[in-house]
Amino acid sequence: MAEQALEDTPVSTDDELRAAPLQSGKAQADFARAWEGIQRLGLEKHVAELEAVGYTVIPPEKLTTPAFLARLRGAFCATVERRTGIALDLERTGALDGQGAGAWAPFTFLLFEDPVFQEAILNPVPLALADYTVGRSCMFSTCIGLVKGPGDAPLGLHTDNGALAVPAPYPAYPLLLNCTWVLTDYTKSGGALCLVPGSHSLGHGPRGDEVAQPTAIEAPAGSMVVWSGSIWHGSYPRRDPGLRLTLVTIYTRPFVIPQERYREEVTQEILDANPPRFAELMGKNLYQYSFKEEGYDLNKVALTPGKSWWD
Ligand SMILES: O=C(O)CCC(=O)C(=O)O
Repeated sequence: MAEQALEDTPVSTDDELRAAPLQSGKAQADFARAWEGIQRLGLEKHVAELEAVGYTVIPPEKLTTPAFLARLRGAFCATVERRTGIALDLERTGALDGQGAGAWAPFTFLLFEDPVFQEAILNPVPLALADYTVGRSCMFSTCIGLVKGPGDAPLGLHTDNGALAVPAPYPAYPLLLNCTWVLTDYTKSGGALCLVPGSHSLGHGPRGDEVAQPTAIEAPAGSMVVWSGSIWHGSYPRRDPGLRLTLVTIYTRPFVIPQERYREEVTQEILDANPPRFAELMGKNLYQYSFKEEGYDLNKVALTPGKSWWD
């Protein structure tokens, strides 16, 4: 009887309340818009793989041009050289081999080093996938370069949620989206990334009491590997000569604390040089309710029907 009454209850029995627009803001409309973005770029298969398997690989021709890839790799190498004094030789064993803190030498906070890194995070493909999985209100969390050479250790299985100290059980929806730019060819003997298909739905990180079957990601330079924060992953040791170069870029839901302090550190000059979306990714609209006694701007808060800061 009680169940029957619940099922029959309309959203509101109160005429006045029923006549008022739902205070659900733009969230529903933006979901439809995010799906349109996925369709426009032909990414439906990749969304399905993210959902079913937990990761997907975007081929270079869907993502970028050889010229852009060359600029990105060039800016990465130039930044490493500026910071360390070491000129990277991608073909041969070099001074950074075996220097990795664990698995690779990490180069953090690259985003402001060269405009090409900013262009990379605004690429329509990762942006469409981020809009779809972590929402149009997402923020950008980290832009880290990895240099991996022979002698660097394998990287043990972990989750990116775990790396952010998110405790299990993980939510069923993605907290973050890792969009990793493959800057040199990935092969297993070259130290490829590996992921455990299906582990994204377990709701916790590796614990040692479950058997994991990782899959090596073998993909040409210019590809992008995309996964959410709950999938188990790691990487194989590099046995080949030469270097593996990777650019990790991560987008998060707006309540996840970014790994790098973009909101505080981004300069007005960099904001001015980029489209408004870049400022949003930097978290410039983070405190949409940051009112004191003067109240808030109704046109900007998420609960205002038909309004959001991005329209
Ligand atoms: O590329 C790799 O070797 C692993 C990267 C990784 O674990 C990560 O981006 O979270």
